[in-house]
Amino acid sequence: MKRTAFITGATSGIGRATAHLLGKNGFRIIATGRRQERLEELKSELEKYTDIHTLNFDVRDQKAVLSAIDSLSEDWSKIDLLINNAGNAHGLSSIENGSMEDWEAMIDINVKGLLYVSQPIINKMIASKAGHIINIGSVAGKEAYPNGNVYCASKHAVDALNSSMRMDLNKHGIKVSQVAPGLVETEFSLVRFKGDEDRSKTVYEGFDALKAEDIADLILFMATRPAHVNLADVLIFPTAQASSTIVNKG
Ligand code: NDP
Ligand code: 8X3
Repeated sequence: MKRTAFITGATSGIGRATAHLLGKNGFRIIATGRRQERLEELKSELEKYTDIHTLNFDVRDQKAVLSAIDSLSEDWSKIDLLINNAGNAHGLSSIENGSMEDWEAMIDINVKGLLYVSQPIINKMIASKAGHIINIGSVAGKEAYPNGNVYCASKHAVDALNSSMRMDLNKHGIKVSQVAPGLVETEFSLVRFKGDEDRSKTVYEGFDALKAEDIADLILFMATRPAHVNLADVLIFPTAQASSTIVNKG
């Protein structure tokens, strides 16, 4: 029987690539995001491979999150794999100049949103005595970098939650894992720089950045290990990257 994967932020980048790869490799997909047209596009692309259900909500809206999860029919309500992927950076400014609005967005989406989605799904997993949660952290959750302040803090929070969730859910037989990527070319920088395409392209110039599909590959590998194996925390870089701040651009 196919396992069901619930993927947040499936309308773009890592989440979208993961929905495709898991959907083509034996998973049923619950895909979530805010952009309805992207959800519909994903559904029509994937439904020839697997069953796919879409949910449109903003992870910041706790009521909307709960009501979307509550709306799942019996057929979709057992969730085997949760991929906490929705998130972004907003801005890149020295702390004295940062925008409160950006700071709130990052904390509300990357930290509070992850918690809002996780708790109701964790309770379903506890009831079925199995499950796997893969949190998408970042190298920014391992080492801060200049001007990264609040984004780095939000990903450090994901790193801490990943460890703590694993401890709390150990007694229930639920696996908790983190993928912590370095630079992946997605819409991430476009969002960080508020639609400035030229600026966002420069982030990935001069080296081969990771692709969303590389992260999806890793997620599929992690999600298909035998029941007794948990890849608890995997840092993944493009070869040209050695740390948050060291990238060999030739
Ligand atoms: P993208 O911008 O391509 O994708 C972000 C996804 O998150 C979109 O599907 C978006 O959907 C969703 N999302 C954003 N805000 C909200 C919200 N308020 N409510 C619901 N969904 C939301 O970026 P990536 O694929 O790169 O990012 C995915 C994850 O990977 C993030 O957690 C990011 O921090 C992390 N990461 C990215 C790296 C990179 O270099 N790209 C490196 C390390 C980690 P929609 O807009 O439709 O709501
Ligand atoms: C995304 C990677 O280095 O742009 O988390 O913060 S980085």
